Amino acid sequence: MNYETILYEAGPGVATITLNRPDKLNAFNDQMIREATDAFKQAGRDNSVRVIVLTGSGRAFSSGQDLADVQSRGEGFSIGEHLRQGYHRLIKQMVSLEKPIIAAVNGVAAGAGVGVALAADLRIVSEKATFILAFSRVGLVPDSGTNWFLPRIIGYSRAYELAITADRLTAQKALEWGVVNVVTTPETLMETVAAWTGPLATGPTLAYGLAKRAMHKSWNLSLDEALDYEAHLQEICSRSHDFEEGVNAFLEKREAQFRGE
Ligand code: LHQ
Repeated sequence: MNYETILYEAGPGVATITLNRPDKLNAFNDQMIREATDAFKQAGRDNSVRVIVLTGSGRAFSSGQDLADVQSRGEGFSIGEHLRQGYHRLIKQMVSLEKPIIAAVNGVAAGAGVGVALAADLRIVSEKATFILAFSRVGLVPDSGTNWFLPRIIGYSRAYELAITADRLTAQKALEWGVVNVVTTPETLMETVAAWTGPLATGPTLAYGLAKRAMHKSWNLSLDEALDYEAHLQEICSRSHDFEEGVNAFLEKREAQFRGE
């Protein structure tokens, strides 16, 4: 697929997806949702890609749904179908992709932009980043997975407060509340991200991917079921190249040379 609303760059071990509608603060139109979904799919299929970075061009990460686009659709437009056919595919693609995804949040994330940032596994953000559950400003409920991710990260009361006030959550507060992993200066954002992607791109990707699967699946499991599922995944990992290499490297007191498989 040729992309027009995003940039896709696959370097050694790392794919970077850049939301690229800066004049609209990277608001999502149908094409951008489709292209971002496709780019994650491509990064998942490419064995040379072992970590994915999602960021925005210009001063924003994403201002969420393109509201001008919604308005232009007229009365017959079904937001429910738009979500099902668009954002839901994107969010599920991100969560089911068994490689770490880092959201490098360079500026404001609003509405569905928050949902997409939360669907990433780690958030490394600029001091200028803010998160706004702008949905209620336009008379909507949070969507794009926000109701699922956010209370799990910060608890119900804080999440509900952000939903009904649509107040800006600053980068610093987001760090205190565990929404983001790292806050850095705007100038050093991508450098900081690179300091994370370097080791992740040479790490045991299979184990990283299955840890992601185990943690997501655990929300719906009893302790007995979760323990059982861990044992199943550990069987898979224990037959991998990287397990053998990891143990050998430890015993031989050298750096492991993981292949991600
Ligand atoms: C925009 C947008 C935008 C279009 C900035 N759309 N142009 C899902 C499914 C279906 C339907 C509905 O919703 C959803 C989920 C959602 O995402 S609902 C929430 C949608 N997002 C919002 O309500 C946020 C709207 N944007 C804002 O509140 C502000 O732009 C923020 C706070 C993000 C940034 O404010 P400023 O830094 O002051 O920038 P700005 O407002 O001046 O925006 C710059 C330009 O970007 C401006 O265009 P212009 O031609 O005047 O320069 C905006 O119109 C445009 N833009 N967000 N979502």
